[in-house]
Amino acid sequence: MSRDGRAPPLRARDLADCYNLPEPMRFIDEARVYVQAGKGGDGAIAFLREKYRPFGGPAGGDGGRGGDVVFEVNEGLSTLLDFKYKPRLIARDGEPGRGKQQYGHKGDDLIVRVPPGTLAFDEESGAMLADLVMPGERAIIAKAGAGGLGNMHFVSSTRRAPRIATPGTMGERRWVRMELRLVAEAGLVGLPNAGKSTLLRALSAARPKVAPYPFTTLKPNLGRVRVSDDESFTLADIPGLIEGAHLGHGLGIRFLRHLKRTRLLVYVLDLTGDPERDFAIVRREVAAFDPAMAARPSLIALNKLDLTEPAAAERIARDLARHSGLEAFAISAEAALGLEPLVAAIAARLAAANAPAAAACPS
Ligand SMILES: Nc1nc2c(ncn2[C@@H]2O[C@H](COP(=O)(O)OP(=O)(O)OP(=O)(O)O)[C@@H](O)[C@H]2O)c(=O)[nH]1
Ligand SMILES: [Mg+2]
Repeated sequence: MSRDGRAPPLRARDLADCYNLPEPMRFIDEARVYVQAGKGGDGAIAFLREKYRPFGGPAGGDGGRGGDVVFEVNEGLSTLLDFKYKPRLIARDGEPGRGKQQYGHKGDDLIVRVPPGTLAFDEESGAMLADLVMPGERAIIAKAGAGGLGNMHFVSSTRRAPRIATPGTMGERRWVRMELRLVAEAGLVGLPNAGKSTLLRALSAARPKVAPYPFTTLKPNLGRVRVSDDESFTLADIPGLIEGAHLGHGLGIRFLRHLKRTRLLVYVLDLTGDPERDFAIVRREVAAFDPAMAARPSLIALNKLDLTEPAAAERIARDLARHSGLEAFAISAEAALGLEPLVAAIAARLAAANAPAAAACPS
């Protein structure tokens, strides 16, 4: 117990141990991979020697280009887990050129399937190599080497039988840091147990785990919320934040990365607790992660209305709205109360925020 009588905050490591999670199951949203593109095939030195053309001249073909390492977004994937097991991504080399002016075959590209929201950085320089969002979107992460030239290119009037060919060049190779950011338009933030996952379940087909203990959610979840026949938005639910999360308490604030590109935050607060205090805590943690994120358009959802006196809930909502300057809605995620006005407000805010989306995403 700490001095104020409360239990000391749990650290991520304690939690993983509590739930007996095997190492690879823990927070796989970062990975480090080695990528190596194929070397170009060497150019060939060869001379044509046929029965009736004994000095048929230089005929060494060019080497084939190597294969690129290419990341491609696959909608079916949602983690970087595969890369923990297979961190070496090596594309094929090009084949060397051959006689009779034959080109070497190009090495096959290595197409690596990655989840939507994958960012790739060159580990050494920190430069961003790719920011992949849309299904099918591709980026070359390591560029293949070019094939060498065969000796057939080096023939001239004074050099009838060149014994020169150039080697293929090496493919790019590098260590790459991959980071997964869910691509959501709106994100739910709040203390553990506030009902974020319950709300995502109530609003979308997503089925994140819900349970009456803190830190049920250990990785971000994403759902699509239907507003009308032709309107919908994606909503992310991330692990709960606690006071001092930016210092590593609880599960920390690293999951806020997944909300980096959201255009709207929904603070989910428990009406049966102290919503004013909880809001201050969560907002402080968000600001500690990124002040720009705390300044983003936001709404408040005061949850567990079914456990509260409606009049009291209304008063809390009014007060909180006045103090925070944000719209506040009293809802029950579990009993499906007050959800429509909340969804309508989220949709309206997203529509309004549509245009400056790029400005809201500094990275
Ligand atoms: N009575 C009532 N209980 C709710 C409501 N919403 C959520 N709960 C309960 O509150 C508990 C926590 O809900 P979760 O949805 O798991 O909370 P969370 O915010 O996702 O929690 P973490 O994932 O731990 O951060 C569960 O037992 C839910 O059944 C609600 O509107 N009314
Ligand atoms: Mg949850």
